[in-house]
Amino acid sequence: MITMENIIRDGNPTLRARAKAVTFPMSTETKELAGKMMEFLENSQNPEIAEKYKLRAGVGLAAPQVDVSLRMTAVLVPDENNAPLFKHILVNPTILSESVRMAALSEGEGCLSVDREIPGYVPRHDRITLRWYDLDGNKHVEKLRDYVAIVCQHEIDHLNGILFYDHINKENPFKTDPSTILIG
Ligand code: SB7
Ligand code: NI
Repeated sequence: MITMENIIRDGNPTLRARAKAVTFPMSTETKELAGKMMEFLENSQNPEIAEKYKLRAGVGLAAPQVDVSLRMTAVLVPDENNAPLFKHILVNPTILSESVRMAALSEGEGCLSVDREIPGYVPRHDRITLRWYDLDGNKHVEKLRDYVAIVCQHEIDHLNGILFYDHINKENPFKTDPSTILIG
């Protein structure tokens, strides 16, 4: 299983590299990695398992964060009842279109690969149309909004060597333009 020891931290060059596209058919090894990444998210959101293995809770995990420079990420966003609201392995995800309106989480963002808290708003597109492939190579296109859209943008950033704090305004971390909505 993946634990915090398998997650590389800020400073490791893999986190700043542009990850390579996954080719189909996917290898058994890469499919197994995808399964382990989703299992990590499930474990991290289960209070008993998270406590036992000292896992930080996460709603996403991108392959570069486990030092595999491939364009693949697991996303598991629960709803209010802890049922999965958005649960997918995104292979070669691409944003097809994005809203002009921006959104940021009022609590800011964190990252499993960044051990310190970095305060500030992280402006992202409030709505995106996302295309991705699943493990069998089937194409998916979905319109996403608000929290799910923000998480997917955080994950896609990892595939491009970008970390959340890159987006925070250096002079005034809580400055946003008036058209940015705050979420949460
Ligand atoms: C807040 C947290 C995440 C995404 C967007 C807002 C995910 C945190 C876990 N990860 O480091 C995944 O890359
Ligand atoms: Ni992250």
